[in-house]
Amino acid sequence: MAEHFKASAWVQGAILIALSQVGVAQAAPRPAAFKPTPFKPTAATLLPDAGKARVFVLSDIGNEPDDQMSLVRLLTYANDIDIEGFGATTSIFQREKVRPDIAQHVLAAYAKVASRLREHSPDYPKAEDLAKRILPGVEGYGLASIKPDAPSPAALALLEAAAKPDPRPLWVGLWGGGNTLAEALAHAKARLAPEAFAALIAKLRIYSISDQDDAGPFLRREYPALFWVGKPSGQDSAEYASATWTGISGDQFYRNGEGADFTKVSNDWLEKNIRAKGPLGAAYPRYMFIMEGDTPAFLGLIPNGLNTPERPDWGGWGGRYLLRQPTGESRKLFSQGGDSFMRVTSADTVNGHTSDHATIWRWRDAFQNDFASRMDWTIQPFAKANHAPQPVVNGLGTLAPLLIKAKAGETIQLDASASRDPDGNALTYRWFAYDEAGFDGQSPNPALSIAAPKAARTSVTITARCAKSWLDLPQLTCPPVRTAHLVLAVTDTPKGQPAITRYRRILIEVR
Ligand SMILES: [Ca+2]
Ligand SMILES: [Ca+2]
Repeated sequence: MAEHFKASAWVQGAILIALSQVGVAQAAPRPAAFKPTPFKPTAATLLPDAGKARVFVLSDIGNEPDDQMSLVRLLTYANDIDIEGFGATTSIFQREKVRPDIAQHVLAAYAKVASRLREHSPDYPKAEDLAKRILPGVEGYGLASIKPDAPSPAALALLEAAAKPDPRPLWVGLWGGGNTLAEALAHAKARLAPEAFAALIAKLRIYSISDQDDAGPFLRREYPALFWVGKPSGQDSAEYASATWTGISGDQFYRNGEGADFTKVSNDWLEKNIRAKGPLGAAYPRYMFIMEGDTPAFLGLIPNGLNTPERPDWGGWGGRYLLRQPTGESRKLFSQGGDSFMRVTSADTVNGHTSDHATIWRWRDAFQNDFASRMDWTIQPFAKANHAPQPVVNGLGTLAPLLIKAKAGETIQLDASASRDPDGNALTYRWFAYDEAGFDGQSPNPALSIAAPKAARTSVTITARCAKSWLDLPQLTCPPVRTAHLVLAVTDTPKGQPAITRYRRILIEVR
């Protein structure tokens, strides 16, 4: 058998050499009848669009400048994310007091630019409506300070927001300690029937910026069904450097951003592109340690075609997480780590650098440009600012993910040439496989070969249902169905303004 294989390989080689020699000698013209295979976009279906996310922020605003910075950014997305409430809380860094007044100060700046923002999108809410939603949380540190029988205004407002007859989940961003959430849930549990309380828990989605008081571990243990994204930690900052969220901008402070470009998160860049822009820019302070450590709690909620909030394992601007049970935890949560043997972990490999932080900093250029363009919206009329391109793939618009079913070995055709830009900007295209998206700990995702990664139209061949593992071991099996995540990034090319990128995520279900 081996001899036969060698012989046939040799024969094939000889034929190839002979053919190439013929080619060199004659440069034979193509037969007149030759026609390229016509480009026919492959049938795709739209996955459900989650619509706008609802968010309730619990922030230890006042402890250092960065919560205030994050609030400025959040307000520039108040048309794309429904801000249900902003509770001012404590944390390990600010134990005794809460500072809703600082949030009101930022909102006063928003009030000055809201009508300008509405020239770019009519969905920006009135400042008066937002002002009513800025409320004090628990005024004391940790679980010892909560009063379930006399909850703080922020705890009650959070429960009201969750109880609205709205089918969408309520995202709770823990930018500081979690004790106001613990207070709210203890209050509700004592008053609701078990089914109603279970429905409340099912409505919540927590994204926690590490554990900044003792409430996080308690909440995860006490409410095992509570949807949780984040890396459990001690209560102080000793373990922050390993947490995904530091990929937002922590490169120099935490010394963990190898491979990341720091330019667009430096105070110099922020001075010019954010702080210099009008009243809202003036409310954006210079950072003390890092830029906007809490922003990842909502960055993945921005509807950009890449983010899929319900699937932290798919990755997006807010980072990528793996559903697993970290050491010392009583249940699974969307967290970091994973199987290093299989190399199916929460880390992304970007430009040869593998880290959890890369799952955020890989998008840095795009999300910083996006913010800079939003700041232009606060001071410029529509004609003088940039707006996002609108990708269209195989005739399907909107930002919802696409699903294509295919077999290993098959080639699919993708056409984004109908994509548009509201400013008439020319567009550039980039198709890439997000190899780590959707890792479930079993095996690598399918392998793709993209024929024209920078063209509006490309064909993509599924070269294997499971990509080759780094270890070629016979016991590694390939499940019968695997899903590849192909991403199209469409970027506009405005003159003298930050370019904006929007995406389409294309799931290719391979059998
Ligand atoms: Ca904070
Ligand atoms: Ca544009």
